[in-house]
Amino acid sequence: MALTLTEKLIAAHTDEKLEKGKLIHIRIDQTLTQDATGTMAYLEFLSMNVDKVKTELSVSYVDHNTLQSGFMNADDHAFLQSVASLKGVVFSKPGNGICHQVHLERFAKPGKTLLGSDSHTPTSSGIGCLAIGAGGLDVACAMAGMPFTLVMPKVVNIELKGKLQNGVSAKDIILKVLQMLTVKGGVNKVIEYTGEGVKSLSVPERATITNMGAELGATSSVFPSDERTLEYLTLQNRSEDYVPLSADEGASYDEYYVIDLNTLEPLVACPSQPDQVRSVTDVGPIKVNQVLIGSCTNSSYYDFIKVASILKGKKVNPNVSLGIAPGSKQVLRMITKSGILDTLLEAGARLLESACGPCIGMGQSPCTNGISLRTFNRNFYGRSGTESASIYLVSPEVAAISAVNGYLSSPVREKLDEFEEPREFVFDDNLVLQPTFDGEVIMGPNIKPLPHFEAVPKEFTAKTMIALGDNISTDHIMPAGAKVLPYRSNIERISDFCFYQVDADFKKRCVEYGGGVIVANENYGQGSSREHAAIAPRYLGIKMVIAKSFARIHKKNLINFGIIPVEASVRADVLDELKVTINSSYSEVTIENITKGTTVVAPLSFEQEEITLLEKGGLLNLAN
Ligand code: MIC
Ligand code: SF4
Repeated sequence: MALTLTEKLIAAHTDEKLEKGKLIHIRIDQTLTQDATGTMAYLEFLSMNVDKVKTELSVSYVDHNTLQSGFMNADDHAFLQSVASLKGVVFSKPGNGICHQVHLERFAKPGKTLLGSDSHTPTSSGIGCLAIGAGGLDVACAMAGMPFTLVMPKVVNIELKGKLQNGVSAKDIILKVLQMLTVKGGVNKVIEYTGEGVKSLSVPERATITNMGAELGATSSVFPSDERTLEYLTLQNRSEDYVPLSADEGASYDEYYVIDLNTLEPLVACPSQPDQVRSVTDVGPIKVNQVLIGSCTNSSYYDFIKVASILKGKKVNPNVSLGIAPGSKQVLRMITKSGILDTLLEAGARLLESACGPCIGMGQSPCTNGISLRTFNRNFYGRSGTESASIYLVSPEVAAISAVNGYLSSPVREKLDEFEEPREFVFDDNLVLQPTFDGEVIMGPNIKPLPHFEAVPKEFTAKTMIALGDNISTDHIMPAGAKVLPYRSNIERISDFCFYQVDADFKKRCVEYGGGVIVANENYGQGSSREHAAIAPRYLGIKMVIAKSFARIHKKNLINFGIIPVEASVRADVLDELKVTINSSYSEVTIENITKGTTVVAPLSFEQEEITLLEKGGLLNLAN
């Protein structure tokens, strides 16, 4: 039978039958963690008492919490470095770059599976591997040698026809896909790109597209491994990692779309969802205060070639602050060597660290009511650190010309080939530490033990702690940013911030009533992989989340920590009293809203292993 590339990659990592919609278990070759999710992942891994990681390669990156105001971030880094060395994990020091950019450059291999405790792990799928984002506990289990459980995805084919026109970018392709499929259109699907247009895209451009597949809620997004892949691996001095890979001729897909690159125009995702996509000309010349170029979506050398071509000989508008954050030390060194950095500085850019930085609200928050254009992937409410700011997501080309003009502008008439594509890459890897398998774990005072959770009973009466609408992101549930991120290894402390930008009384209510139930609508928990968005609510006594639908990673995180995710449409207001009864086979739930006098009976579609997890109170109780 002719197979899609996705099916081939999955089939090569399991002995099970590929049955769409059913749980499947795949072997994981590589893992990655980053510091903001990594502290939990390694605490979880340590609790499993495994002598060393069982994967072919595991890498621990430090790229999120690099602000280091106070001792907490630095203590987390020291903890991560000590565990990595002891347990056989490669350690990428702060300053080496954003995990996804560095992994693509130095470690990702066509044909392999990669599981990462960050939702943008599929960036590496630009090279032809199957890279999936997951919660830290899933990654800890993979490091301990356990297979990863996922819903066997449907495969969506997007055929790229033609060639991108001047000023139109890989970012516009994924913004187009987001416009077509929306932020929930990819749940339990892998997006597979084919067609003649693929050949014209370099690996970093493909990675921009697979990176932002996370915003579709997709399990992953994959590109074939072809001559462009070989070209990139050769530049990275890794040609031996190349294997050609593509879908079989005649493979059949669950959904099929075509994008004509010849007619694609520059696009922009408007506040405050990545799928609020319109054309740049449609949105018009809105005045901007800030422009930021970087993040794991658009911070490659190829991106900076375009930006520098536009900025050469021009000046950043006096009313705009232009920040640039090269995605890795490699990119930084290359733009330094090629003179691109000087061009950018001469134009008036501010150089930021090679890290996540403003993408996760670590600095560079816009001014009150500020308009910020960013080459990033998320523009959720409050994420920038300024609640009144409006964040627009754009390509590097749109960002650059808008920084010059001071208003949102189209780059289609700009000259973009002032700087050449690279003939070789710079790499020294001197911020990459190999494990020594000795030493001891260093734990600063802010790193607290993991909380223990009991199973939620099948019958309980509890109050509604919060009632929410569609597309609630993990940034709403458990915000990040400079104030909160230092507590990622301290659940008690971080729980103070649970939902605090949405409803400042959430925690107070949970403490008063001993927790209860969260009620929401479609696509609950979209966005990041942070398991804190499950652990903190569980710590506050949340037993169940009732929503019309869930985002993939978050649903798994809820089950992993013993919160029951129920797909049902229930109307409830805050403090309504709910009586919940799950039947003995876990196939049906009855939810009685005692306050309103209504009852909903909904089917439950858990597989046996999920029921076992819920009955144990979570994966950690089962794994230990
Ligand atoms: C994000 O982009 O939201 C993050 C920060 O990278 C998260 C991980 C985290 O919250 O630590 C993600 O995408 O998974
Ligand atoms: Fe870092 Fe932003 Fe990428 Fe998340 S989306 S990994 S915060 S750069």
